[in-house]
Amino acid sequence: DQRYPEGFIPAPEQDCSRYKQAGYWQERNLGQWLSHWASQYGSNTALTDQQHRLSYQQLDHQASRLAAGLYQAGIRQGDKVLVQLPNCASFVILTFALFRIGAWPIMAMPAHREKDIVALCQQAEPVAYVLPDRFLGYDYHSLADQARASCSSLKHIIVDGETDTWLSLSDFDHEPLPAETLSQPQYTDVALLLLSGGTTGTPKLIPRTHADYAYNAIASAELCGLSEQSVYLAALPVGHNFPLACPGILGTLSAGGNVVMARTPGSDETFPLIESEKVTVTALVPPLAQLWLSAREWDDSDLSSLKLLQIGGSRLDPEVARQITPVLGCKLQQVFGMAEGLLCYTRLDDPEEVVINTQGRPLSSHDQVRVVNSAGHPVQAGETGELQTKGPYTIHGYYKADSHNATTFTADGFYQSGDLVRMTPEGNIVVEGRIKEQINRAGEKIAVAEVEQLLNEHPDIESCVLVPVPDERLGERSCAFIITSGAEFYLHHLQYYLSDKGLPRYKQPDQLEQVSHWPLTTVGKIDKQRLIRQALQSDAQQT
Ligand code: J2J
Repeated sequence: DQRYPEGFIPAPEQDCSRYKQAGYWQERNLGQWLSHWASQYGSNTALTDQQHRLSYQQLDHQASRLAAGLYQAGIRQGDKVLVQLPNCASFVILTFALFRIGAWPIMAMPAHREKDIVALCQQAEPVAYVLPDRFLGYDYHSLADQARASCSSLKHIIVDGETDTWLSLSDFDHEPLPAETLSQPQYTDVALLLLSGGTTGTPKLIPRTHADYAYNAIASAELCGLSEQSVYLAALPVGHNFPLACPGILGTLSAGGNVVMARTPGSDETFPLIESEKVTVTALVPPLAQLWLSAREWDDSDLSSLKLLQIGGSRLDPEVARQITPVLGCKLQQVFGMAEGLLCYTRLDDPEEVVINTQGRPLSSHDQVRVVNSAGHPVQAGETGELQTKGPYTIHGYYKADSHNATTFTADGFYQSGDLVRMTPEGNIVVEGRIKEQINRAGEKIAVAEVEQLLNEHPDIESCVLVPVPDERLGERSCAFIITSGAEFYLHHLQYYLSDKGLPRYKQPDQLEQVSHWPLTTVGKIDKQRLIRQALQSDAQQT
């Protein structure tokens, strides 16, 4: 009988047995999976970045060395480690080292700044924080200082790179220790904490177990036809569920393929990499896919190795979808996923119209999906409603978030996604919109409440509303409407103020509109649709 850590809600016992019996949950933790893959694919290239080219054996060995070093430093099973690394080999080595100890990586993004980092530290109480020295012109040392000052649980700040102040990741290199010493986690234990896009002021943590995450990655790799010949380009930030495990890094390793790290997802870096590394598969969000399409007008890199482009994270315009194969010469796969679990994929042999117009269907035959109206009752076939889901790799609760969980999960254990979808007669899902208070800016999720709270704290702002505005480049941009006490405001003032509060750039408003009163709906709520129209008009007048 297993004891679960505080704040983690496991699947009900009967469901666990079903997932085990069906062979979805296998009795291996992710650290053991890597050893298994190393024994199968030993000398194949596993991982490539700007400085490294590691075989499966080397990756396995390096992960063991780092696990030993972290263990020697006192990091133990169930300890949390905040990981904020850009796409590089050390991210993968570190992640597997932590899997082996049973410590839980918290997957922060390089774009995060003080506000998220401090909130994560306070919520999860990590014992260590691993970060780069610099990335894309930003010096992370001040983030380390702030985390240290606000979080008494932090015993180690570890820099991947140059540092005079803190320890460096290379200081944790150590002779491997026997697996038994490193308190091997159970396959049903928590493996990692992913970040949720969220709808509230504080980030929510998504606990994924070894068994569910391994299944997520391995089943995705099979669905996408990955093999030893596959070369996966990690272009999106690797702490995100999509490039990490859908099938991403973990799925590619399960199939014996090669993972290639791109530091940034733009065509200037990725096209030459696709050519030189003969990349066969990668994943993008729609705005990046659009950039790649336009780059093709002047960049004639040889992309002929590319067989499959996965696109997900936000709505893909069918007109853009239609151009993928003619312009980039590869198959398109739409992915409707969520870090909370459920993954929908179009299949590689689906008819073209399905791939262009739908977001596919669930990965697993044990995924349960229902579409409900606002009263929580199933809608008629083909009608739009909220998607609720439960299954072998979908969580039953966020980590340490009891009150939020009470409103986000149904009594029978379904996750209420906040997405509005409809089901086609063939069983494919089409995402029609959402009811959650979130802005999807180029696939990056912004909790409206978080930004509004900060704006309301500004002494000259009397009230404010943040709305998503359709945007050609980003899919959606955020526009802040404010009522002030008379002061005149400019967007850059607001952005400066929010940066100072530690809000990352992507969560800061892209547009600002000052109004004197709120337009109201007939029931007296603020008319957000009208604000969105006003934002569009005002922008059109300026350009
Ligand atoms: C419309 N909205 C989508 C799509 C996600 C693969 C792909 C994406 C994510 C992801 C992921 C969408 N069309 N194709 O984790 O493994 C919106 C929905 C969803 C939310 C989840 C993966 N694909 N979305 O985007 O946790 O609103 O995961 O609920 O970041 O993104 O966001 P996130």
